[in-house]
Amino acid sequence: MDNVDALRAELLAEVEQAGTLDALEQVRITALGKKGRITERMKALGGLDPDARRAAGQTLNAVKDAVSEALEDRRAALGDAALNARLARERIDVSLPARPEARGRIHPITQTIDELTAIFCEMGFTVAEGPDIETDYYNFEALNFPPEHPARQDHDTFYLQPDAEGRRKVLRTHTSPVQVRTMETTTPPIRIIVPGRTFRSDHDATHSPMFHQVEGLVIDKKTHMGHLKGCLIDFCRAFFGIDDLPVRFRPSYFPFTEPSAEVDIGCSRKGGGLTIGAGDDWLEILGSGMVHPNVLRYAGIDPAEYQGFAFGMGIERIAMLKYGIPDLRPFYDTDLRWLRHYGFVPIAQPTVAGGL
Ligand code: 2NL
Repeated sequence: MDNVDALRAELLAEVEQAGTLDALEQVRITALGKKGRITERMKALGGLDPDARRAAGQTLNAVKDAVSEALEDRRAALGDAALNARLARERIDVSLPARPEARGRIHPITQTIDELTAIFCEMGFTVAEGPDIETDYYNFEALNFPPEHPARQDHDTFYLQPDAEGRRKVLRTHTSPVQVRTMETTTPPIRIIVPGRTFRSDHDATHSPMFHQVEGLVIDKKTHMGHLKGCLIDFCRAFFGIDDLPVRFRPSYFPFTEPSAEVDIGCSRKGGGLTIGAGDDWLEILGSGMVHPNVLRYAGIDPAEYQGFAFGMGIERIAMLKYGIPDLRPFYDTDLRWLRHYGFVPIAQPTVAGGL
């Protein structure tokens, strides 16, 4: 029986030394497989006489049970170790961002257009667009600028080369031509905003030859100055995020509106800086007015049946005021450092409900 005890000790030691599930399986096969060391001994019992066979069989069974149990324990231990190693290897840090932060940024002009669009769409406006190159008719004549009127020079218009008939197209000086085109093709009610590029031959610290405007147009049967005021007061307060922002309407003149009003918002210039909100000062923010009857007539709308209001503002200007951008020129420099500083993270889409 000595060699059975030695076998037992040897097999148990092999089980303990098996470092992997595969190695453990090899140990099992050498011990308990068809030609395993315990199996062979079991087979040899047949050659013994009955008493010796019973005694040797019991001993051998005890060894077999002990080795089987040790194999089970070792298999469980190796399985746990393998699982723990895998868990450690595949551990994820759930506090990391869902995806790496995008490196691109939304330009402040795009962001501001998105914000304006969110506000006016909430009020029932839709967005209209049109060509940058326009005819004199859509840019000036249909907007009640008389021929040779000095306002045409005031606009510092870029003229293209004349065509075969001597007609010179222009780079639009405002987005109003899109409103004229919309009035021509749409039966009122009309509620549109028109953001887009505009061009004037003017270049200094506060003017760029290409800049952006948004204009708005509302036409219906009973539209009046009260609607203009309510709409623009709501807009200014939503855009600057100040519920009680003071807004004032100051008489003005545009060829395409009558009466016309410029819109100022309250601000304070104490201490050299500029703070938008209640204060003792005013800041001009947009121009507006009731659409001139001539403009309606030009576009084929009967001023006896319909009337409306329109407004316009410079996007760079309101972006600079809202976001404290001090200089106009870097807007067009494609300087990544400027864009990273003043740009916006792409996934934060502006909505009125979610905050602008
Ligand atoms: C400003 C002033 C304004 C309009 C634009 C407009 C367009 C049509 C008819 C009547 Cl089709 N008006 N647009 C009206 C008033 C003011 O813009 O300061 N823009 C930067």
